[in-house]
Amino acid sequence: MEPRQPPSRTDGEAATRFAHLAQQDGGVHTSLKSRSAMFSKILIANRGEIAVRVERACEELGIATVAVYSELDRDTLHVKRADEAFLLGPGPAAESYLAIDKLLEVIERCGAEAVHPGYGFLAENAGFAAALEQRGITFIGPPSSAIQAMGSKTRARELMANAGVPIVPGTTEPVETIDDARELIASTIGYPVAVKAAGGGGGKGFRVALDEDKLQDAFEGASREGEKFFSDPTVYLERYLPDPRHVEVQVLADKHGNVIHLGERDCSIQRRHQKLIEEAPAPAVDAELRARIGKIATEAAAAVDYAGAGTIEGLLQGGEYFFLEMNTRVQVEHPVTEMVTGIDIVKEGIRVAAGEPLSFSQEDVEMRGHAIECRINAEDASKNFAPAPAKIGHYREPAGPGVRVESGVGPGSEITPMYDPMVAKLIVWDADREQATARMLRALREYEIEGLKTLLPFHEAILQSRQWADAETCRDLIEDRKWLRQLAFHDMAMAPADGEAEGEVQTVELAYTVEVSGKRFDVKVIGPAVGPPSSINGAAAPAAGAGAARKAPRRNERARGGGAAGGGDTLTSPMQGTVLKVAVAPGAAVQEGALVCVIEAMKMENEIMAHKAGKVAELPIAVGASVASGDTLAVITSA
Ligand code: MV4
Repeated sequence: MEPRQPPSRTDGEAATRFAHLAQQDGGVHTSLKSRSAMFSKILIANRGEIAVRVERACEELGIATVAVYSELDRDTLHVKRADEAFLLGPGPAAESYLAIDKLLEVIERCGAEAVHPGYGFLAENAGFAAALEQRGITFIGPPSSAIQAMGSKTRARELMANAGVPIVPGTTEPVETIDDARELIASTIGYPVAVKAAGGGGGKGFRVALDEDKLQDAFEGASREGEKFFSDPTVYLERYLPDPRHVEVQVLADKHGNVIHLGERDCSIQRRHQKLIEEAPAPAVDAELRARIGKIATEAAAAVDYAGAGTIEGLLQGGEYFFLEMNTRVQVEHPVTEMVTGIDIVKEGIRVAAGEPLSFSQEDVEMRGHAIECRINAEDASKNFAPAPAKIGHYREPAGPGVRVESGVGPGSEITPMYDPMVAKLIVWDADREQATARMLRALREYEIEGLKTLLPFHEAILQSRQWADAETCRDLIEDRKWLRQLAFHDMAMAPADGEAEGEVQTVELAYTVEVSGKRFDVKVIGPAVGPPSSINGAAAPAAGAGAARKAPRRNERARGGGAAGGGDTLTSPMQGTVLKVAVAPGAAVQEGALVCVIEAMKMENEIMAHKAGKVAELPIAVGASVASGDTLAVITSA
């Protein structure tokens, strides 16, 4: 990628742009790239890979960093890397990363002039941004007024419609009752309809009603989730688009009225509204469409007096683009845009927060090649993407040409169920989509993470699929339980695998390195375990332990509890939570994949499906009951 050149400072527009500097300096001629306003110390109100990402940007800009951490994060990378670090409190985010009063105290103590919120936690909390503004501390992000305007999805839709930005057809006002909704749908919107929480975003509080029969469930579900997540049960309606692509535009704005865009990203590969793979440019967007949606995005940002890095999320269907919502922060997937534009979005965000004008103009932005990002979550795709927190053993990141890893973990890191399961992002760049795909596959295979079940095998499978090659949304694969089951981890020291009856001989997989006539081969032996299971992990076990195999046996990773459903007939809880709904009755016949119950954990509703077909022989759960990870939810016996 080419280095970015600062724009010419001789044109008339730039001269006007910098007029304020001359005034502030009383007419003294200073360098236009004045460093005087740049921060000397920034507090990063976040954890994990994004905290590390911001620390790196600060180091490059010569800015000192202050980390904050919870009791669970004492030994993490983001803490070790920072120049100073302060304990906030216990693990729960409400007592640490979300504790505004504690953060304000630390800010005062450490003397940081600015706060970078990263994403999640307080990044889109208008109250936090306003509290900093009041204290004369710079919030590295937009003004609190812009966060507030975009935070209410109905208000955002109204503002955008008034600014001439196309929105998904539907209401711009809250819909108070189901009867009101029924009427509006009959008169204007039609079915299928999307019911969304006004306080929502990112798919939280989003339900679809295919017909009138499903409206009540959708309406109440969206409202309930809105209340739980955002303390706001208000919902609105949108026409449900049957098969759109999720296309979002990265914008950057400075405090001098300049708003530019860095092109788009396609984030259509999602599961339960969690993005899994993102790419730039979007396969379905050409130069003409890019210019059109870029204009829509910059106009949307300008309409709320935006400053900093932001994203306009939208749906693309048949060449039509509709505004969905604005994310008023740096996003998880920002690196794919950095890779194709060569622009450091995080550094640019810090510079504009310090009052510097954007260091380039729209004409300077060029997209080159293709970038893909895979989110490496501690989840088991073969078990309905169950969270799989554990301690990482051996760990080695991929490297080489065009490969970038953004992670907050290393060997020995503990992944706690308390926070986001995303432990790293793997990003690659190459000249085009096909070559970037080959490079990603190479990097995925190079990634060694022991002791932790991650989405590495899932990504490897998706990127080899015909659907990915054809740039489809891959929704069919992500929802195909059979397809996902082939990604099962072959556990070595665990209970019998799914489908095996208790008492049956346990199958194990062992990796050996052999030399045949001087040529080295890695072989896998899959068969019945010999001797007690404990010996499998013992010192005598070939290759399973330290360093015996040339390549780490990635598919042999041992689970350390959590996440996995039990073997045989027993369906165990993959998480700690509260039973919200029991969908089967004792004695009932169930199909594999049928809903057994819903468990609420960290405010998310998790649907637990039958791991096999059979009869519900035991059902030791009830609505409202607490369950721990590993507790029996149901016993399903074969007919
Ligand atoms: C939609 C939609 C269809 N119609 N809204 C919202 C949050 C984001 N995670 C995806 N969202 C969607 N909103 C209307 N009116 C479909 C989705 C959607 C989606 C869109 C493009 C690509 C993949 C998707 C996966 C799930 C949901």
